[in-house]
Amino acid sequence: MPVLTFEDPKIADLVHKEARRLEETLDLIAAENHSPPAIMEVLGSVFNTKTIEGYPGRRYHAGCIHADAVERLANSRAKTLFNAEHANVQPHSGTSANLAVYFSVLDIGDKILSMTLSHGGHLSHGHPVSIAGKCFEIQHYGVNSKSGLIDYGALTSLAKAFKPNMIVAGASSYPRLIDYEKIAETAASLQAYFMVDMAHIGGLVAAGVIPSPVPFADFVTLTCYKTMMGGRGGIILCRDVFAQQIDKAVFPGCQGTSAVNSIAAKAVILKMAMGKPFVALQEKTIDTARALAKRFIKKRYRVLTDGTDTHQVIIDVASRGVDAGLVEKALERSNIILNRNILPGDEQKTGTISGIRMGTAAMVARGMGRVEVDIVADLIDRVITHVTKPDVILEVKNKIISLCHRFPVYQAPV
Ligand code: DSN
Repeated sequence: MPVLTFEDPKIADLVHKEARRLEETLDLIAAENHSPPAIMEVLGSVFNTKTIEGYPGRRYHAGCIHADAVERLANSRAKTLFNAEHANVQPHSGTSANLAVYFSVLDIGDKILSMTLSHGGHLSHGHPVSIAGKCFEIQHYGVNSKSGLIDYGALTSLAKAFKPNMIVAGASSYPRLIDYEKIAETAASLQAYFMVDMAHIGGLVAAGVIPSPVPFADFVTLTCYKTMMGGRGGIILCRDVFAQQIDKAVFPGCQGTSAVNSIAAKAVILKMAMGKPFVALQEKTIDTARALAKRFIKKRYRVLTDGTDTHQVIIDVASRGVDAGLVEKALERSNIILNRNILPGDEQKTGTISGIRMGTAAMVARGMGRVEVDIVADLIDRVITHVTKPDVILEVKNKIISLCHRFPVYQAPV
C-alpha cells in the first residue's frame, strides 16, 4: 500500500498490523469469515465512488450505467442461487435488512413474535434496546431448558395467545436446524407474516448443505460476511407479492444511497457460491464443527444441544467453574479469537454469561480441517483449564502462531 503509507502512515500501519493479526490468530468468531481475494479486490474498486439512489433504470443520479449492471447481476444471481422470487441486495447490514422487512408490511405498534436474545436470538429481533423493540410490541419464544432445542409447542401456544402480525425465526447463537415448515404453519394459521433471518447460515443454505427457509417464509434475510464470506452487507429475499413494499422499505424507507462496491462484492460471492469449491467449503465447515463439538463432548464439556448441524459450537464454561469473560480474554492472549456468549438460563442470574460460541467457517476458509480441529479443541481446553497461568497461555499462543503460519489467509498482503 505505497500510497496509503505516504498519505497516512498511522492508518497504513494499522492495516498492516490487522493483516498480521488475522494471519497469526485463529478466528473462531461465528459471525466472521475471511473473504476471498476477489471480494477484497472489488470492495476496494472504483465502484466506491458511485452514489446511487433508487433502483436500476430508476436512479436519482446520472452515470449509473455500470452500477445498474452490477446491481442487476447481483439481483438475478441472488434469485437464482436461493430460488427466490424477488431479491433486494441494497441493505447495508443484516439489521438494516430486518428493519426493512418489518417496516415493509407492519405498522408501528404491530406485534412480532421472535426468539429471545438469551436463547440465541438477535438484538434486531425486537430487543428493548433496538429500534424494533421500541416500535413494535414484542413477545419472545425460547428453547427447551433440557434439550436446548426450540420449544415449538410453546412457540405455537404463545403465538395463539399473542396473535402476532409477524413471526421471526433465525438466530445468532443456535447450532441446530430450524423447522421452518412448522413455524410457517403456525404463522399461516394466524395470518401472520413469516420472516427468517438466516444471517449466520446463509452460506450453508446457498451451498445446499442444509435446508433453505425460502420455500416456507414470506421474507428471508441474510448477511454476506459470515458463512457467506462475501464482505459486509445484507440481502432480502421475498415472495413477488411483497417485492414493491420491500424495495420501498429499503429505499427510501430505511436507507439512502447504497454501497455499489459492496453490492458488487455480493454479486461476486453469489456467483462463487454456485461453484463446487464453495459447496465443498461449506460441507467442510459443518464437518469440522461437528468434529469440534465431539471433541469437547469427549472432554466432558456441556455442549449445547449435544452437537451441531451448522458452523456453530456453543459450550458451557461456567459449569467447569470458569468465567466466560475470563476465558475469552485468556484465549485472545493465546491468539484464539472467539466470543463469550449468554446461554439459556443465564437471564435468570443478572450479569451471568456462561458460554463461549465458536464458528468454524473462518478456519476452514484458510484451509484447516479435521486434523487441526482436534489440535485447536485441545488447546482451547488447555487454556480453559489453566485460565490464569501465563506460561500456559504463552505456550498455546506459540502453537497457534505456528499452526496459523501453515495456513495463510492471504498468500500476499491484501
Ligand atoms: N449478530 C452478531 C453475531 O452473531 O455475533 C454479529 O453479526
